[in-house]
Amino acid sequence: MDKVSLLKRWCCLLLISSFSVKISADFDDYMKREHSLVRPYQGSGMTIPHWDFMGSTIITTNFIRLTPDEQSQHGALWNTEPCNVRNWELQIHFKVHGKGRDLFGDGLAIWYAKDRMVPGPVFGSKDYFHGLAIILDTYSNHNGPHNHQHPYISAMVNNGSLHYDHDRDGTHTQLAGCEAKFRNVDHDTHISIRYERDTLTVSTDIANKGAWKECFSVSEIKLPTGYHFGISATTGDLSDNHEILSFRLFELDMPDEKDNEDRSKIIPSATYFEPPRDHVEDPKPSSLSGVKIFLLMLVGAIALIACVVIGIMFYQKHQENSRKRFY
Ligand SMILES: [Ca+2]
Repeated sequence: MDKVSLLKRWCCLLLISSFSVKISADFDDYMKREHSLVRPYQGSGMTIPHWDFMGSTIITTNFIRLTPDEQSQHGALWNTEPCNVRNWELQIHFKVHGKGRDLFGDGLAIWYAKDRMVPGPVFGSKDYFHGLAIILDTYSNHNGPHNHQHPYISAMVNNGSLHYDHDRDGTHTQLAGCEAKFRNVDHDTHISIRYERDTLTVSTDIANKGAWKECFSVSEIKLPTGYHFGISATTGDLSDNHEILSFRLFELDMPDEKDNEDRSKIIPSATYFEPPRDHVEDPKPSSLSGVKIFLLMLVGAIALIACVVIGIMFYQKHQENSRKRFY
């Protein structure tokens, strides 16, 4: 090989290597490692760098299982680092599967919340939370007529004042939702949660097409920086394996956005809520006491007043008639 062609080859190699370094460096900048979880999960011993886990959660080489396919289990995984990224996209590779063909549950919730590692009734985590919950509900608790099937994905934003109502499958507090058949499938299932310029967009890749399909998008959602990412799952009378294969957080580059705004003090809020769905009231003995007794007393009082008024009118008419007869 002559000197010129050797030089050409060297230049070419140098160019290729610097280009690939550039690509991988950009990718690393894009994915926030401190908020992500990819294989191999474990650090030294039983710890996972940047993550805490609790309840029935177990870590294997290939996946993290939040609950096994057994009754009354709950597990959670929480990021230890508060998130100071303003615009982000979270991509989770998950798997929900179990023996049940028709009966299974309960589901899982993906969190961007103020309090972490607090067990509770909302798919393994605390109710009256501050922040965002994306709920993957596999079991329909709803007694009334449903206008959607399960599994169902929905979003809830809470400032600490709202209760997640399992009896209504959270329909009274949900911002939006979509049906998603992600359970017991042979292929990979992914969910993407994108929070960009106060718009929340949830998409799924569950049809083995390698492409995102939008589930819903809601604008004017305010979330502060400094909250924690997490994921939790529960089983009750019914069960499923709830597993996570990867959790990747990407920072979205917004070159035109002013960076000086302090978003750490924002109270979570959403401008638009989905109108509550039709439902039939469940018979609840507790609700009889207050309101119903008051209404019964009110009806009784009105009936009594009506009787008295009619009685007086009847009496006056009678008197009038007797006077007429008298004269
Ligand atoms: Ca449910």
